[in-house]
Amino acid sequence: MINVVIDGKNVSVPSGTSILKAARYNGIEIPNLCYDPELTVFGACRICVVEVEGARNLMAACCTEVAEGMVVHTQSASVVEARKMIIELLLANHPEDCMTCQKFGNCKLADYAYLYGVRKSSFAGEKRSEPVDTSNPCIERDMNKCIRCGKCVRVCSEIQGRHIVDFSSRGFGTKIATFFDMPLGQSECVTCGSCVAVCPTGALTEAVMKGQGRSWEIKKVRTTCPYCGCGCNFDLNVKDNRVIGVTSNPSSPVNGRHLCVKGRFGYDFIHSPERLTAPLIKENGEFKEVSWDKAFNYVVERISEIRNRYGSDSLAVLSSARCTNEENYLLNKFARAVLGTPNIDHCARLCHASTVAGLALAYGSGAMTNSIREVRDADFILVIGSNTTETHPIISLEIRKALKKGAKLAVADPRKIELTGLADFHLQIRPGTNVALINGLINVILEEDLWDKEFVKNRTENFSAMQKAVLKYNPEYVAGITGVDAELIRQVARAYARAEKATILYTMGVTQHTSGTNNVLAIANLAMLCGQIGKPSSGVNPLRGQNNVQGACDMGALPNVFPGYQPVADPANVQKFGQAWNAEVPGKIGLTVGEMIDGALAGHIKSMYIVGENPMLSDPDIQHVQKALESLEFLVVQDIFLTETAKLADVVLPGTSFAEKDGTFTNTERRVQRIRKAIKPIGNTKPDWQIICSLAEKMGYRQMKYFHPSEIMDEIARLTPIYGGISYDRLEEQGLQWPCGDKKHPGTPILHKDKFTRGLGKFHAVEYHPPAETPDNEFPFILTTGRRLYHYHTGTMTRKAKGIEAIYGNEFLEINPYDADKLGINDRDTVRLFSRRGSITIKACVTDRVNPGTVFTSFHFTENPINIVTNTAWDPIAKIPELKVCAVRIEKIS
Ligand SMILES: Nc1nc2c(c(=O)[nH]1)N[C@H]1C(S)=C(S)[C@@H](COP(=O)(O)OP(=O)(O)OC[C@H]3O[C@@H](n4cnc5c(=O)[nH]c(N)nc54)[C@H](O)[C@@H]3O)O[C@H]1N2
Ligand SMILES: Nc1nc2c(c(=O)[nH]1)N[C@H]1C(S)=C(S)[C@@H](COP(=O)(O)OP(=O)(O)OC[C@H]3O[C@@H](n4cnc5c(=O)[nH]c(N)nc54)[C@H](O)[C@@H]3O)O[C@H]1N2
Ligand code: SF4
Ligand code: SF4
Ligand code: SF4
Ligand code: FES
Ligand SMILES: [Mo]
Repeated sequence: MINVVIDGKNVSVPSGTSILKAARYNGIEIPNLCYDPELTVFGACRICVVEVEGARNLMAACCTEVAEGMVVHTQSASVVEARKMIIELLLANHPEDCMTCQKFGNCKLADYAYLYGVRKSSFAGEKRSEPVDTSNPCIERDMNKCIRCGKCVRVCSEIQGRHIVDFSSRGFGTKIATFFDMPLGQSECVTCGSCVAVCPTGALTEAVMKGQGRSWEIKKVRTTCPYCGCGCNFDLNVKDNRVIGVTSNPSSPVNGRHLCVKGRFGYDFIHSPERLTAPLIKENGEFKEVSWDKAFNYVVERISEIRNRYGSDSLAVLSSARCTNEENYLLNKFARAVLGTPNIDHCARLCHASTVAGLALAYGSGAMTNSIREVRDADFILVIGSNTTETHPIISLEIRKALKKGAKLAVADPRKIELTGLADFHLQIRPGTNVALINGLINVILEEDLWDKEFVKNRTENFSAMQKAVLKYNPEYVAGITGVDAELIRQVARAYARAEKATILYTMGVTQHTSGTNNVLAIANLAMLCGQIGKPSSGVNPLRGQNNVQGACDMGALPNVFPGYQPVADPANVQKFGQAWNAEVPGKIGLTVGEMIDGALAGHIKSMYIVGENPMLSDPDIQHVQKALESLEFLVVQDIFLTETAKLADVVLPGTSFAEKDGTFTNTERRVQRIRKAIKPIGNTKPDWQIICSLAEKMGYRQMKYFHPSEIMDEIARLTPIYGGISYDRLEEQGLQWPCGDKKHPGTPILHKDKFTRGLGKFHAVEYHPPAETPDNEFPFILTTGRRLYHYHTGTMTRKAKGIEAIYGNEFLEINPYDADKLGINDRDTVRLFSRRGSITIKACVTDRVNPGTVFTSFHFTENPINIVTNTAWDPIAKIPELKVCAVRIEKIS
C-alpha cells in the first residue's frame, strides 16, 4: 500500500493506482473527459491535472501513479487556472449550440464550463464545419462537437472488438472517422451504441431521441431487456407517459453500459400504432372491439362449456417466455388449478427442451452451470451451435475479453459466423452431426489419456458404459460423418482437456435436433470427463434464448413439472400444490407444444389459450399448425399485437408490454431481475397477470387475488425451494441467482460445486443418429435456420422499430457460390425453396458463409415464413422439433 495526501486527507491505496482513482476511492472527484474506468488510459484531454508538491509541472491525474509520500492538491489555484484554460480551448472550436443540443444536461463539457465559470472562450478558435452524419438511422454523429477524447475509438475496439472508428488526419484536422471516412451507416458498425454511451459531449447521440425531450424532463426507469436471455438492464427514458428512448446504466450487473442494437434501439414497438388496445371478439370472421367484461365473460362461458362437454384434458395452455415469472406462475396455476388441465407448455419446447431434459439426467439441473462474467477468465472456450455475437451479443463481449487475455477459442458451426473469424479452431460440422463430433473429442481424450481420473472417480457414475460407446468414434471415423478434419478434432480435444478452465457455450445448433437430448448428454459427458465443471470459468453453459425462458421453465410452464422442477409424477408434489392452491390438480404429465398441435388436429384438444407466443410463424410446418388451430372449437390469444396466430383466434386479449408492468425476468445465468412499470398501460390493455387473475376469478376461483406482482413472488418463494429466498426488496440492484433457498442466501453463481444436484454426475452412452431428413435427389440441400442480430423471432417487436427496420429490412437465403452457380442463381435473385411440407419465396444471398450443400435463413420475416418448410420430426425424449435440419430443393424464379 502507498500512503499519499490528497487535499489534506491521508489516504492509502495499492501501488500502481492512479491519482484519479486514489482520489475517487476517497470521495474526491477529479474532472475528467478522456478517462474511462473500463478503457485503457489515454491521457489526452489534460482536464484532470492536479498539483503534486515538488513536481515542476501539473500532472494528469488519470495517468500518473501515486508514489509514497506524495502530496496532491486537486483544487489549487494553478490547477483551476489550467482547467479553465483547457475548457476555453475546447470551447474555442465548439459550436456552442447548447440550447438545442440533445446532450445538454448530460454533457460533461457543459458541466465543467459551468463548474469553472467559463462563459465564453477568449480564444478566437476556428469552428469546424463537418456535415452531421445521419446515415445510421439510430446514431447521429456531429463531429463539430467532438473533443477528440477518443473514448468512442477505445470502446469500439477494446470492448466491442470492432474498430469501426479511429483517429484520422493530423493537427487541427484530426478527427474521428470511420474507415475511409465513409458515413457510419455504410460501415460495418453493428449499432450497439456503446460509443454513444461513453461520449462525454453531444458529438454522438441517439438520433431517435432527438427533439423528444430535454434531459431534466426525462424520468429514467431501470428495467430488464425484453429480448434475449442475456438479461441486460437499462433505463427507459420516459416523458409524458411515453418511452422516448433507452440509455444504458453502468450499474447493470450483466452488461454495464453496453447493450446490443435491439436493447438500445428496439423499443419503438411500445408505442406502435399497431399495438392492440382493446379486447377483440371474432364475429362472422371479423374482429370487433369489446369491453373487458364482455371478453372475460365470453371466454369463461366458452371454456366452461368445452370443459363440461369434453373434460379438462381437452384444454391446453401455451405460456410465454416473454412474460414475467409472476405471469408464468399464474398461468401454471390457472391451467392446473383452475382449468384442471395438465397441458401447459411454452416455447422452451422449441428451444432448450433438450437441455432441460439432458442436463437433468446428467447433472440433476438443466440450467447454465456458471455465470456470464466468468467467461472472461476461461482459458479455453468451446462454442457449439451458438452464433453468440448475433444472438447473445453481451456474452460475446465476454468471449472477446477472454481472447484478449490469451484464451483459445474453438467454434463448432456449419457456417462461417463472426466468431469463427476470431477462433483458433473452426469445426465446420455438417448440420446434425454433433454427437459424432463430441464422441470423437471424448475418444481422443481417452485414447491420449488426458482425462481427469480423480474427478471421474469421485464425482461421477456410469463411466464405463460411456467409455465403451465412444470406442468406435475415432477421429477418422468422425471426420467421415461430420466433415471435420481428423487432426482438427485431435487438436481441439487436447486443448479442451489440457486447459485449466475450459467452458462450453452452446445453443440451438445443439438442441434443435431429433438428437437434441443426446447432443446435450454428449456435452455433459465431455465436461465431466475432463473435470471442467463445478469450478469458476468452466462448466456446461446452455445460453438460454428468450428474456425469460429460464424463468418460464422455473415457474413450471412445462407439462411435467410444477414450479422449481418439482415433478408432477411425484404424488407428494401433487398434494403440496393441491393444498397450496386449494384445488384438485392433475397428477399426470401433460402434452408438449407439438403434441397439443397434433392433438388439436386429432380432435382431442378442443380449446387453446395462447399467451405471448406466435406459433403461426415460429412452429415447424406452419400449414400443419394452421390446420390444427383452425380445427379448435375455441382459441384465445393474449398478445400485444395482432399476430399471425392472433388472427386465427376467436378472442384476442391485449396484454401490456414489459414497459407497462412490474415483475421479474430470470436471465440465462439464473439471475432473477426486476422489470419496472415505466408508463401507464397503452389504451385499454391490462398487464397479463391481471388478465389471468380476472379470468380465474370469473371462473369462480378464489385464490388468485393480488395487489401487486411482489405478492405473487412471495407465493412463488413459499412453494419453490430454488426461489425460496427471493423477494422484491432483495432484487433492487443486482438481482439474485437461484438456487437461493432462504432470505439470507446470497444466491448461487456456480452450480454443482462440491456435488452435482443429483448427487453423482451420470455419464450416458450416446450414439450418433443422422437427422430425420437427409438430402436426396429430390431435395438435395440441407436447410438450417436461425437468427440475425437485428431481429427477434417472429419480428412482432423488432420489425416495428424504425431504426432497426431501416438497417435490416429484408431477409435472404444464404447459399454457397458453388451451388448458386450450378443453379444459375445470382446474388439477390428470387428463389423458391421447397421441402416435403411446402414452399416459400426468398431472395438469395450468395456467400461462402455456408458450405456447398447447406443453405441458411431466419424465421424473422412474415414475408418469408421459413417454417412452412421446416420439419416437425422431434427428439424422442425432449420432443423438440428438428428446426436445424431439413431437406430442400431450390429453384430460381427471377
Ligand atoms: N438477434 C437475436 N438474438 C436472439 C434471438 C433472436 O431471435 N434474435 N432469439 C433468442 C433465442 S429464443 C434463442 S433460443 C437464441 C438462439 O441463439 P443461437 O442458437 O445462437 O441462434 P441460431 O441462429 O438459432 O443458431 C445458432 C447456430 O447454430 C448453427 N447450427 C446449425 N445446425 C448446427 C449443427 O448441427 N451443429 C452445430 N454445432 N451448429 C449448428 C447455425 O449455423 C447457427 O450459427 O437466441 C436468442 N437471441
Ligand atoms: N425455423 C426456426 N423456427 C424456430 C426457431 C429456429 O431456430 N428456427 N427457434 C425456436 C425458438 S428457440 C423459439 S424460443 C421460438 C420462439 O417462438 P415464439 O415465442 O412463438 O416467438 P416470438 O416472436 O418471441 O413470440 C412472442 C410473442 O409474444 C408477444 N409478446 C411480447 N411481450 C409480451 C407481453 O408482455 N405479453 C404478451 N401477452 N405478449 C407479449 C410478441 O408480440 C410475440 O407475438 O421460435 C422457434 N422457432
Ligand atoms: S455503435 Fe458500436 S460498433 Fe458502431 S461505432 Fe459505435 S461502438 Fe462501434
Ligand atoms: S465522438 Fe465523443 S467520444 Fe468520440 S472522441 Fe469525440 S467526444 Fe470523444
Ligand atoms: S444482448 Fe440481449 S438482453 Fe442485452 S440488449 Fe441485446 S437483446 Fe437485450
Ligand atoms: S481525463 Fe486525464 S487526461 Fe483526460
Ligand atoms: Mo429460443
